[in-house]
Amino acid sequence: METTSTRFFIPVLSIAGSDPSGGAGIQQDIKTCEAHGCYGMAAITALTAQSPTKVTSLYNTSRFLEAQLNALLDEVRPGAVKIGMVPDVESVEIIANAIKIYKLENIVIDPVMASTSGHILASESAVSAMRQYLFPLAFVVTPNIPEAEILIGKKVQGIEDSKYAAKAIATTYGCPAVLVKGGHSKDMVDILYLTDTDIFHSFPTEIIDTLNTHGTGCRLSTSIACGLAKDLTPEKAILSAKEWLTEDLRKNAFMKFPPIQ
Ligand code: PXL
Repeated sequence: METTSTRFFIPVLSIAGSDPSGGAGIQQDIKTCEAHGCYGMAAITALTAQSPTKVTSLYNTSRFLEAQLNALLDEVRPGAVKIGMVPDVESVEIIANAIKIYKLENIVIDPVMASTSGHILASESAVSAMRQYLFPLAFVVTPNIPEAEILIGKKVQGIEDSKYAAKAIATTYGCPAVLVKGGHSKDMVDILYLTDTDIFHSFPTEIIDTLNTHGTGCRLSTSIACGLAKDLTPEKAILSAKEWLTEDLRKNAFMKFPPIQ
């Protein structure tokens, strides 16, 4: 006779925008969770209308965010939470409240400000509310260089500037770990600053000639969240996320959609 034994999912929640093209946002986050053997869940902050190459419009769904979070979190405790596109101040407040009420842990914030194609995805007031109310609740924050420049109000050029930015963001907002991603620089090095040890870690990034860079920030932050949900340390979660992403980008470098007939 066959016996069945109960096993638990490791649920990982993405609070982010929808990207119908599947390259970024919650669609990509759920795929990333599944690739890591975690159970992907999503609460949607905004709808975007976009193709693989450009965003054409946004529809803010913040009025429905609290209901999504309450319905889910009343019954499920995620092992980690990734926060991506947060379009307005109201959504920031709802997310910050949910983190406190439900005592959510392993919060990874990807401070999304604009799409790769340059479309603004979060208002200036949302970004400033995010810094004030969400960053202090984060475990890991993952700005790219243009985002880090906005966060510290200074140019970031080279590894020493990335170190300065990572530490400045961590100390200003009380974040345990800040990863400044170097993909937009010539050095291609990601810098992690860890507050408890006051130590920097460098993660070299391999340059991959690929057609598919849309959504790499979403994938990296969600992959880090999956690592934290599996009890990895931030350094190990980041290392394993970077290895996974590099390999996946390499494997699918020249994949593209078939042409429309
Ligand atoms: O890659 C940033 C990003 C995040 N979230 C959503 C997006 C994008 C970029 O287009 O659409 C929903």
